[in-house]
Amino acid sequence: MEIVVGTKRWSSWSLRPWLALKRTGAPFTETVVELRQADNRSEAAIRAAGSPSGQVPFLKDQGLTVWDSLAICERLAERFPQARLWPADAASRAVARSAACEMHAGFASLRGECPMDLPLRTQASVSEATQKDIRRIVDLWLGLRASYGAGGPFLFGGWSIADAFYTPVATRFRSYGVQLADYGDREGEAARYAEALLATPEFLAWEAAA
Ligand SMILES: N[C@@H](CCC(=O)N[C@@H](CS)C(=O)NCC(=O)O)C(=O)O
Repeated sequence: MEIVVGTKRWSSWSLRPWLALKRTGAPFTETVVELRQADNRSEAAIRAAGSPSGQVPFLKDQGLTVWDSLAICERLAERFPQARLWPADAASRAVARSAACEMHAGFASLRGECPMDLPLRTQASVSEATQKDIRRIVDLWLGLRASYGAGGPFLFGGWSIADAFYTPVATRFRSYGVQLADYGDREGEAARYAEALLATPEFLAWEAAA
């Protein structure tokens, strides 16, 4: 199995399935394509590595190429059921998929204004639209932690693909100095969750290689 990812400092989409793949415990090789190269060289390199979409990440597995972060996570969840990449309970799983999909398809303002840049530390003043995204994320995190999080520090207690999808968000909050207390996190629960995401051995391994 091989996963092709973009520059680890920046590639938030690559980080998500890479975390899920690490969680499976399966052996894999990894190819890193350097993003942001001049003269469209990144896209050429991504295509040369075998990406159908011209983007990273993608997974090569059993003669199959699977692309797009969410599709790769779903593939891994099916291939490695013992890794429990989604919550075991069907109702919780449906909600976890909703949370992951909301991230995958949304929060465009936060993503555009505060791109993932792992070593960056700054105090940003963000637009109304990004503030709205952050408020929604805090509300989502608090609601999921309260309803499903009793069994552990993550959204559904144990770690799941939903947490993979919000790990790059936690890095953005850290990089851009976002104080979650200003966005409805009155008791610090969302901030604690963000800290838990950034303290997993899998995330720390990615960050150390960035
Ligand atoms: N929807 C895709 C988005 C993938 C994406 O936007 N990847 C970026 C890097 S994070 C990319 O490949 N950009 C091409 C480039 O920089 O040349 C996914 O979820 O995997």
